[in-house]
Amino acid sequence: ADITANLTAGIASYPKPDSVVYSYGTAGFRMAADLLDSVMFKVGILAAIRSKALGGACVGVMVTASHNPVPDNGVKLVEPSGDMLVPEYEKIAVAMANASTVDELAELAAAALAAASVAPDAPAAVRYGHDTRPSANRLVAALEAGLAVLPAVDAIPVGLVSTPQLHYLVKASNEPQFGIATLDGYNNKLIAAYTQLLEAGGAGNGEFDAGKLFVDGANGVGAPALAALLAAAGPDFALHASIVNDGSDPEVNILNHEAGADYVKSNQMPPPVLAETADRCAAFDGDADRVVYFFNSPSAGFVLLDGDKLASLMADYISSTLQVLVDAGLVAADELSLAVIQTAYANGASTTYLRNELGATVEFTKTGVKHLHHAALAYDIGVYFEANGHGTVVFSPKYVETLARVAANPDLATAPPAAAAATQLGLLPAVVNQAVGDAISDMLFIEAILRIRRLSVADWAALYTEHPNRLTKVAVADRTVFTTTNADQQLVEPTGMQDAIDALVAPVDAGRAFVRPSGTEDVVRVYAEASSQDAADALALAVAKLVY
Ligand code: 16G
Ligand code: ZN
Repeated sequence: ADITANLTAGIASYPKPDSVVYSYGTAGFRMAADLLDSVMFKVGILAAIRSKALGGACVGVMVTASHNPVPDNGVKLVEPSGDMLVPEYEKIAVAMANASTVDELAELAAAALAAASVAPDAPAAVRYGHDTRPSANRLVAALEAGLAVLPAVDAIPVGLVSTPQLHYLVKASNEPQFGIATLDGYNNKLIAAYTQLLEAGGAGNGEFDAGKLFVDGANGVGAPALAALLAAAGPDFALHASIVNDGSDPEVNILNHEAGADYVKSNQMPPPVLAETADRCAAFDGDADRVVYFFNSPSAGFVLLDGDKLASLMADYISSTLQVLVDAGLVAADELSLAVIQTAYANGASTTYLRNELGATVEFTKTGVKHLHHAALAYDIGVYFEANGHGTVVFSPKYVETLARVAANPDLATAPPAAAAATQLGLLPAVVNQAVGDAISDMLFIEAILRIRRLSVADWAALYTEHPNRLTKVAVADRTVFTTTNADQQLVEPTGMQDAIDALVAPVDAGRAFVRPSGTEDVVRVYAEASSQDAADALALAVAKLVY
């Protein structure tokens, strides 16, 4: 087909609304679904170009707005490795999204192809999927029109998927050793790894009663995705979960409405359907790339186990299991580096726990998964989580080689604890979705640790006690006048404001506060911590007043 004719038809069908200026934020393009048709068309073109530029390696496109309300939608591109789009292409994406004429768009597409030295008819492959939003079908049709603009594009729809499933499918299609690039492949990989991990940890089915688990699916894609995994695993699977907020009744089950990880974390309360239960609960967000836990304690009321608690339990389990191998002389003490990557929103008590009790390296990055993921890759074991539940663990090639070497050591035969530890650690790269944070995979890992360690959710919560804190937001005329440094922990501009914040923090016992512009909303966020809730509230309020 003629490229210019395709572009002309596409621009006519999917005109750019005049009033909108598009930007590619931490979560890709995201806004009211009604404004996204033209963006989808252009993202289709760009995804094809990105794949062509990479020699035809498969790239991904995910249509989702995660925890945002139903009328919103969004789109994100995924690199062949399963990572987020490279910044260079974010810029091209923005330029294309804001182009309104055929000529502008043709020029941008030609420039991108030329920059990569590829012909328009070079081969490309794009896998694309979507969450449960009602706007998905319409937007996917626009995306498909974009994918059809250039010749030789293998456009592969994967339908309804979680964001991490899409990342998995893309990565697996480029790296067959990572997994089979189907949803069955995804399910079977996790089922097998989880089952083997429990067996190696002495916690196979029937060996330990872990109590009841409720999973809040946010009325999003996580609910059917988890149900499919559990169905594939069969009745003997050592995880029995009751899924609530499963989106099954469109009248009452509204996506992200009084449901899901964002609701639970932002409101610090259980979703209404789980207001009464004292059992262990996990809450996913709308596209199942985030998970937090909670329970209602008869004595303490609602108890949240956020991303910091997940990171702490995972780091604790990994480091102590590794220590068994060090003690057995199978791995040198400093052979494998371990770090936990956090953001400024991490509760200070978690950082203290990780550094002082676990002796772990803790590093801070700016908010946004890509920053944490990147920092984590510098270590053999990189545990990263945002407090809101986005996170995973990444393992280096050296980690995999080291565990393979240990597994081949004949001494293991006479050292059962070391053998069990080695098997467990060797399985972790398969249990944890290393492509991206994954609510299902993170939950399976946590469930395995609780079983192996014989921990209740209350035991886990008691790892450390959070400092009282307050997160608030301030609507400002122009959030771009706020710039930060030192992993968002300090303001650079407006000039002088950081000194004023420091002066407010100084007299507060265990005080900490920072201000950063949101990357997703037109607000500035203010976070404060102190030794009492009243003091944290007062500090947050005082800092917020500086910002107005
Ligand atoms: C996006 C980020 C999330 C971050 C949030 C912060 C990804 C996939 N998502 O949702 O990690 O916590 O933005 O929002 O990177 P904010 O900038 O509005 O505070
Ligand atoms: Zn999400």
